[in-house]
Amino acid sequence: MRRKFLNILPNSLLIILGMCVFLGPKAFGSAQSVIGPYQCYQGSKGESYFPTVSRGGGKLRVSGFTIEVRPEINPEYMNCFATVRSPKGDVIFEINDYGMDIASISGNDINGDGQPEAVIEAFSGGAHCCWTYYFVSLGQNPGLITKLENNHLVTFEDLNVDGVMEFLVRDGSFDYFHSSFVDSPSALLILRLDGKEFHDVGSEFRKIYDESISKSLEKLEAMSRPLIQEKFSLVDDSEARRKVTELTLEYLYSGRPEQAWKAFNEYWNAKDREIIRKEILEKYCHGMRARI
Ligand SMILES: [Ca+2]
Ligand SMILES: [Ca+2]
Repeated sequence: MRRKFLNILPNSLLIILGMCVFLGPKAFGSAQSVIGPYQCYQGSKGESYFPTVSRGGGKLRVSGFTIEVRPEINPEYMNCFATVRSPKGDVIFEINDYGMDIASISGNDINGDGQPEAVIEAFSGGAHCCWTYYFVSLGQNPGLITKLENNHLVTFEDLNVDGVMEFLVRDGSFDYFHSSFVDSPSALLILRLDGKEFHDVGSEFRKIYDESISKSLEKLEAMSRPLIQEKFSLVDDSEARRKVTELTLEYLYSGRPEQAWKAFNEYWNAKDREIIRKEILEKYCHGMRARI
């Protein structure tokens, strides 16, 4: 299935592609889960939190296929397995990691080929990282289609109610961007899976970004521009720095690079402007968008 976003490349996107080409050849490339019936996780072994042990597990049947997550029976390791079996019982996909979840959208057609997929969410463990989503076809040619790795959870939603799922991903490339983890600027990437390929479709959903842009502008105006420009630098006023970065990213990820750099130039101190602009571009072009 080819969709309209493959046929139309607006001027703003061509400018973005140009920016990323300039930076180098590699340019092109949530919410916490609630423990449910289809999840394997690390739980407490006794009354205290440590030591932990793999717990949970469950099976889901879709079109004759069986998707299962289960704890590994091994006292040496804390681990979970996910296995997808064909109607004949053959293993068509298997993976293990610290935690496993069968995403609730499993059984839907996720990639537009008219056949259902299983979506397995694997968690590596650790305070801030990492999740991998495995997309497994349950159709005529069953098996792994592709995977998506990121530092944050992915939310699945049919944003424009056209029957095709969009993926809302916080691009982990901007984690710790001149900040602590909790103060990292948020960069929303909206993706769609077409066959085996992910596409950045943020420019189709500008209204979603516009809500964040209004809030960012409101906050920045409330901070008073002379104050921002006076205080801005790499070493102080982290809140203002994060807000300007987010405003720039909201325009950039929604396919409006001219407005992104106009806003950036307007708010960011001239002293650091060129350095930070290059850093933003580097992460935007060589971050998650380059890995999809
Ligand atoms: Ca499909
Ligand atoms: Ca949709």
